[in-house]
Order: sequence, then C-alpha cells, then structure tokens
Amino acid sequence: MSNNKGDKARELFALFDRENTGYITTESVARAMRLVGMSASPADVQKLVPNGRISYNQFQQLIAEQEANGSDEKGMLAAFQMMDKSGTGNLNKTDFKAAMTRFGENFSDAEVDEMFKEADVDGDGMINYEEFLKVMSPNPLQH
Ligand SMILES: [Ca+2]
Repeated sequence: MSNNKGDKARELFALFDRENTGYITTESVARAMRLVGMSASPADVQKLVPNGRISYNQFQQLIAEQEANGSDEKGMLAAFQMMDKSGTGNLNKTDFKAAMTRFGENFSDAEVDEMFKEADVDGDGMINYEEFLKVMSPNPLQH
C-alpha cells in the first residue's frame, strides 16, 4: 500500500472528471482503466458501477483492486508501447490521438490537445515514457 496508487487514481479521475462533478461515468472508468493498461471490460465495470457513475473513493478502490490483480507499472509500459506505434519511445500528437481513438475515445481535438499539453512536461512536442509516467503519477521518480 503506497500513496502513489491513490495519487495515480486521483490524476486519472481528474482527467475524466473534466467538470469537477466529483463523479465520473461508467464509460469513463472503463476508458481510464484501459489508459493505464488495465483489462477491465466495460461489462466488468458496469457490474462494479451499477448506477452509471462512480465517486472518487469508489474509483480509487477499484484501481487499487485492479492493481492488486497484477497491473501497475507493467501495465503502464504496455499501454505506452501500444501508443508508441513508431517505437521511438516518444509519442507525438498523432500517436496520442490515434491511441485515444483506438481506446474508443470520443475526445474532441481540444480535449486531446489539452491532455497532450499537460503530459508534455518539457514542451518538446513529444511525450516520452517518463512524461507519461509523470502524468499517471504525481510523485515522479527521482532523478
Ligand atoms: Ca516531452
């Protein structure tokens, strides 16, 4: 049990709770989990979130349970590699957007731009794995 898991859940939650309602929809939960390489199907999530939305506390619990099942950094790396089609270790915006689309996202261009900008910490127009991890974990690895 570490605080990192809670923080990662919070980051993910914030990513999908764009309007700060304190809840995200079942659909967003499924997306969030796929984004970190977790394997819950929408049907699985539906079972866990029967009323169609989930609070942060419930979401955090869900993420913790999934991670206990063996995802975590391995899942993140897998997700990153899946997004990094060119295999360069950098995601450009095209890769990033294509990944979102493949995950079944319906983000607008503006939303994708915003997420990309948040992720691109050094502003070089690419997201490397380190930046990707930082987005997912607000307590970045020390250099
Ligand atoms: Ca960058």
